Order: sequence, then C-alpha cells, then structure tokens
Amino acid sequence: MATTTLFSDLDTVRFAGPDSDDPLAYRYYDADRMVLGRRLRDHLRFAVAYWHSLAMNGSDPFGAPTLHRPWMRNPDPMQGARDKADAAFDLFRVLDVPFYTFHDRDIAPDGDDLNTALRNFREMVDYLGLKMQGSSTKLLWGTANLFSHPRFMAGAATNPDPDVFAFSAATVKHCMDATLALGGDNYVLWGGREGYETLLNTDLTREIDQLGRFLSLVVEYKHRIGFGGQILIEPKPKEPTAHQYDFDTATVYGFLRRYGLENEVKLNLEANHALLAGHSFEHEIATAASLGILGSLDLNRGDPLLGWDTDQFPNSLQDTAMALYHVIKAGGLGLGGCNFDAKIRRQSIDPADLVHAHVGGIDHCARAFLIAAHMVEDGRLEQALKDRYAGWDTDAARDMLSGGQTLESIAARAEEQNLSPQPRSGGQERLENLVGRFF
Ligand code: XUL
Ligand code: CO
Repeated sequence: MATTTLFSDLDTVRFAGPDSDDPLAYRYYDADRMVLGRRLRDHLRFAVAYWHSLAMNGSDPFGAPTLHRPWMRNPDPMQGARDKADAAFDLFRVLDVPFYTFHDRDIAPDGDDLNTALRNFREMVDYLGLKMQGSSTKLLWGTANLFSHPRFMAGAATNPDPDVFAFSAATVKHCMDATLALGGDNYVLWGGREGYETLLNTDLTREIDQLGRFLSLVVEYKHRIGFGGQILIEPKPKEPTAHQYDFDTATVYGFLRRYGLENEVKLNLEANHALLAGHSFEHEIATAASLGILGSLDLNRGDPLLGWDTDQFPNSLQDTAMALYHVIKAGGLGLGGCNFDAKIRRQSIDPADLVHAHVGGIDHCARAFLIAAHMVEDGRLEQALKDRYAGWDTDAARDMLSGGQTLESIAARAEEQNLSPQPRSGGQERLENLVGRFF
C-alpha cells in the first residue's frame, strides 16, 4: 500500500513545452530529447540531495526550524528515518528525477558510539535498497558526514586524535560498501572540517599527510571491493574552517599529484564553492577538464554580496550555460551528474516549494544546456579560439614546445629574424556579443 507523505498529493511533473503556463511542468527538460547524439537525461543526470531536501528544517544561527517535516518529530528516530525515506522517494516520483545523493547521517540517526551509528546506517541502507526496487531513481553518489558531530570538530582524517581518524575510516568504509550495494556511480569526499582556524594549534604538514594517507586507503579499498565508480573530492575554500585544505581545483590537483592519486581521484565541483574561492564555475570546470579530473557537478548558486555558502538553486542562465559549455567541450560528465546541492529559503514552508525549487532548477539547467549545445554546434566560438592560436600551427612554432629547441636556439632564430611581434585584439566584446546571441 502506498504510504502517505508530504508529497502524496502532487502529480509527477511532466514536460509540457516552452509555451506552457503550468508552474509545475518542465518547459525545457524534455528528458528523452536527443541533443548532440544523446538523451538530455543522460547528459545531465540530475540528482536530488537528501540533506537539503529531506534533512533540513529551516533553522539558521538566528532562529528555530520553520519547515514542517513530520519525520523529524518522531520519538522513534529509526521510524522517523523510514518516514523520511518514504517522503524522499515520493519526492523523486513527483520530480521524475533519475538520481539522488546522500550522507550517512541524512538517511540514518547517529549513535553515541561507532557500532550504534553503523547499525542504524546499515538498517537504513537496506530500507533504501527496498525503496529503490520500486523506483526508477538511482544513486549518483554516497558520502559520509564527517563534520556535524562534535567528535569531528577538529577534523576527521586531519584530527590530532588518531581515534577520530580510525572512526572516520570505519565510517567511510561502510559508506563505500553502501554505495556499492545500492549501485552508486560515485563516492564523494568533501573535506568538511579538514582545515584549520589557527596555526597556533595546527601542524599543517602532519595534517595534510594524514589526509593523503586517508585518501590512499580509500582508493585501495575501492579496488579491493571492485567498486567501478569514481572517487571524487569536492573542493571548497572556506566554511566551516577559515582555511580548507581542498581549496579549489588547482590546489586539489597538486595534493593528488603529491600522493600519486591524480589518476585515481576526480573532482565534484560546486558552483558556489568556486565563487567562494574567487573563481567562476566555468573556470573550475575548464581547469579540472584540462587536468583530466572533471568528475561531477554540485549545482547551486551563491550570493555575490554574501561571503558564505547560501546554496540557492541556480538561476543565472548565462553562468550555467557557460559552465555546461565547458562540460560539453570536455566530453561530458561520464559517470558524474548534476546534483542539486541547493536548499529552499527559510520562508519557503509549503511542501510544494521544494518541488517548485527543483522543477525550476532542472528546467533552468536543461535550458542552459540546450543553449550550450547550440554554441557548440554553431562552432564560431571554437573557431575564434582556434584562429587565435593558429600561429602555433607551424613546425617552427611547434618545435619550441616539443623539445626540439633550446633557449639558445630559440634566441638565435628570434634575433636572426629580428622579431617584432605586433599586438592583436583579443576581441572580448565581439565574443561576448556572439555569446549573447544564443540567449
Ligand atoms: C558543503 C557541501 C556538501 C557536499 C557533500 O558545502 O557542498 O554538502 O556536497 O558533503
Ligand atoms: Co556540495
């Protein structure tokens, strides 16, 4: 018998076309539409984040919960977790979303000790397995919450207490087992409290080595259990700590190289984390793609006027289209996807608000993707880039990069030809105008 949940009254959202006035219809997300040789659903692989959608209650540092989430008030926390899972899968039905993501703590209550926490978790993983049998929504990735409980206040892998390192290792092992058992395509590690507030109490060298070792253990375990998915690190420059070790794409790449993991681990890039690092999302995506470590995306937006992680649903068409343009140029997301790491505002208290938020986010990204695909098919932006570097298409120029020349031989040729290179326009406004025509 179908369980009644907060979302039971809502019908499954369908594609109705751009002219539709129905606020709960997809206007651009026509999941089976073929674009660039694949279905839209396979390009985008949208996911709902369990934490923001099911485990968040609207409280903030200044005020009490505002969102009515009946499962949070159940005196039996395990029954509450099952009710939450019922609501989650009902929400997935309403949105017709292909994937979801979770932390261990989103789906199951914590415990005072490790074994209680693991028992709760395993029981709920079994329950999710049952729910997934009756649903078409799959697991994009699993992860461990190694930051909420006070035991993690000084970090998980980077904690000064080796017992916290061991507790975290055990937790991640079980989260990886669960991800494998539920058929997840990726396993994500966001550095939570892996960072520091002050060097007065922090041995930076030791902590980064601990983090490197932890990640190596994770990668070894992945191979031992035959997990065919991707291991992903999610960079973030600050919040909760002032200095997060996984600052941005370039920092994480240096870290991976140092511990010999650059071919084992990719990145889960988040739009607002990029902004907090002083980058654009497209910069982070293009950098990861160029380093061969683009894995998956957490979609959201920040508020440029605020310096923290507001995790709002994305709505800037140009930002999202340019980000997805670089995803397409990189060959797509493969096993990754587009996870809405986004939450409704504290005043959005109707259950339908959660649906409006996702419908808007999904449709926004689908529309942005169609624009990005059009830019790729059109080819003029790519051609402009090619033209700009066309000077490198000669043997003499290529030779300088391929090792056939030394600094002296390059100098000799430059002097012999008495080079006097003339500046050429970068044409930025012309290119920006061209981009504008696709919107
Ligand atoms: C925190 C954040 C996390 C990760 C998963 O800013 O983005 O929710 O996505 O731990
Ligand atoms: Co995230």
